[in-house]
Amino acid sequence: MMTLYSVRISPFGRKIKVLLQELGMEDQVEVQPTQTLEDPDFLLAANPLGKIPVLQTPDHGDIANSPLIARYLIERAGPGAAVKADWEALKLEALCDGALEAALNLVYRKRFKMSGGDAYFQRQADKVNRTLDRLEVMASSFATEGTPSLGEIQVVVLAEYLAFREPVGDWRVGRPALSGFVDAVSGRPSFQATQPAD
Ligand SMILES: N[C@@H](CCC(=O)N[C@@H](CS)C(=O)NCC(=O)O)C(=O)O
Repeated sequence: MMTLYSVRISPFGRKIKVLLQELGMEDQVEVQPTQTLEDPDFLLAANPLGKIPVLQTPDHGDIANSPLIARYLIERAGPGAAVKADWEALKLEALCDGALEAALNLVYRKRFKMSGGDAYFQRQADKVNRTLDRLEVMASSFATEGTPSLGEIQVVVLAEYLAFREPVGDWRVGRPALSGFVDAVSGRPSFQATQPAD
């Protein structure tokens, strides 16, 4: 049994939880709820960056950073892995992850009551909005049936995180194709079981 350090609200942790379900590997991993702001010793020992998710593995020790964890799990699932992680999927995953990092900066701005830095935070919001606009253009190429790719998983995770935390307002406005894609796939059991919550 492997251990995943994560917490329900984490969009990067959610990527891994959705992936585990889509790969049919959820019974190989137990989740240890991990509050990063408490800097627990076990987390800092596994990842000096103090970030989640981290996966404890039998053969490669502690793997931090969700794209690496995803790669590890897909490799472990073997050549017939249900979730596609080709270059297009990896590029899409990286784009959504970047938008999530910008969104998190906006969320932390509020949480830590930061004052000033308006220009910096405007840039973070711009990154999120430009990504959403790009996803709107790309959405017609996303698959609405069958197992989503790693990138498509992270499109849904991004959209639902933005809907939950609202760092940039309503992501759906002016983005009908992206909304249609998210509506078509977000009912999958893997997404339903991992809805963001505090
Ligand atoms: N690139 C990392 C980002 C991980 C990340 O930023 N996680 C957030 C939670 S969603 C975190 O641990 N934040 C606590 C901190 O930055 O101290 C990944 O993909 O795993």
